[in-house]
Amino acid sequence: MDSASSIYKIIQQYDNFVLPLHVSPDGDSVASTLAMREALLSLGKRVRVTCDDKLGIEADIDFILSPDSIIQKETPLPLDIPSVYIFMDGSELYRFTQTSIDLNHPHIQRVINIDHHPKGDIADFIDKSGKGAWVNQDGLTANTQVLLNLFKSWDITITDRIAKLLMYGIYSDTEGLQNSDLQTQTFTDLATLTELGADWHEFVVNVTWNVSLDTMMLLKEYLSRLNLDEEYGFAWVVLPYWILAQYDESNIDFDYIKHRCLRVIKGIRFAADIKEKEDGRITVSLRARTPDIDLGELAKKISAKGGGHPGAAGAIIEGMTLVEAEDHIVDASREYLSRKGFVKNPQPKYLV
Ligand SMILES: [Mn+2]
Repeated sequence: MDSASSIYKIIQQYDNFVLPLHVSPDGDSVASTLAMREALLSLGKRVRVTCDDKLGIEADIDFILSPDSIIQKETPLPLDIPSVYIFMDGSELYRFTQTSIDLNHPHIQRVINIDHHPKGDIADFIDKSGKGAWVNQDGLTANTQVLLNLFKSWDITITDRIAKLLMYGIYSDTEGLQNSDLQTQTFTDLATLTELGADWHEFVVNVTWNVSLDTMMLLKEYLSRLNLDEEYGFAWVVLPYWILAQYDESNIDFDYIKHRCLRVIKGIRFAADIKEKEDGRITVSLRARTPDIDLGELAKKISAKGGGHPGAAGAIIEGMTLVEAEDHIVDASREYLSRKGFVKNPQPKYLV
């Protein structure tokens, strides 16, 4: 049985479903989750959407469907009633819950992983335990494209609302078709979703041309802390927690800052956004300007809790001060770029 059929069989057999967003949920995570929720509701299932983290503007899709009323925020995996857990848009368990959870828990009836990243520990657990099914189409640009394939094979009616959600995942993960992970399939799926009632320009107006004043104020802090390594060609900003603490992070569009302001700097290959969290952990978010690097590889070098795509990756650093983390990230970046031969001579073709 193929994985789409295995997942559908589980869905048919059970009544209660929990859909956890991944931490720092982005548009693809929220869109995938709300689309899957709609599909499960259409099959008469009971569905809860949880989020073990704050929900930021990156995930704001109020203009499609009011997620505030649907998502239980800052909720660890609720093990109160027996349910099937569907993990989407992430392949590692630590991406979904900040408390340690044993997937063998009796109230986790089955485990499903639907993702477009390389296979991780959730799929490994499923393989070992036989307690579920997974599909991992890591060639696709957005997880919502995996869902489009699944919904088609399950004969789910793709309403215009589901189509909008699926398109939003693509919009979010491609940053409005501006990143380097675009494939023929991205455009084919967009054509399909347009035919089903989704409108690309709605996302342009509601996502890209929609930056909060708080974001602009925080951008001043970013720009006053901007560092540029002109020899190796990368930029970075370190933001201590005391600055972020002055802002309501749910009102900040970090994507706008990272994608439209930091990584667009002439002469760089990528930009790193280094932030200190309230609990002392440090997050680093890497965004590429040029398509000749693999930031997922760099993120793994930065931390064991690191990974991602060539054009967009991230890592969590624990047990270092902010200054130590900055040194470590800058050293790792120089080492990576130098190993790839991206310094001075020969003049790289993307740097002009
Ligand atoms: Mn995604």
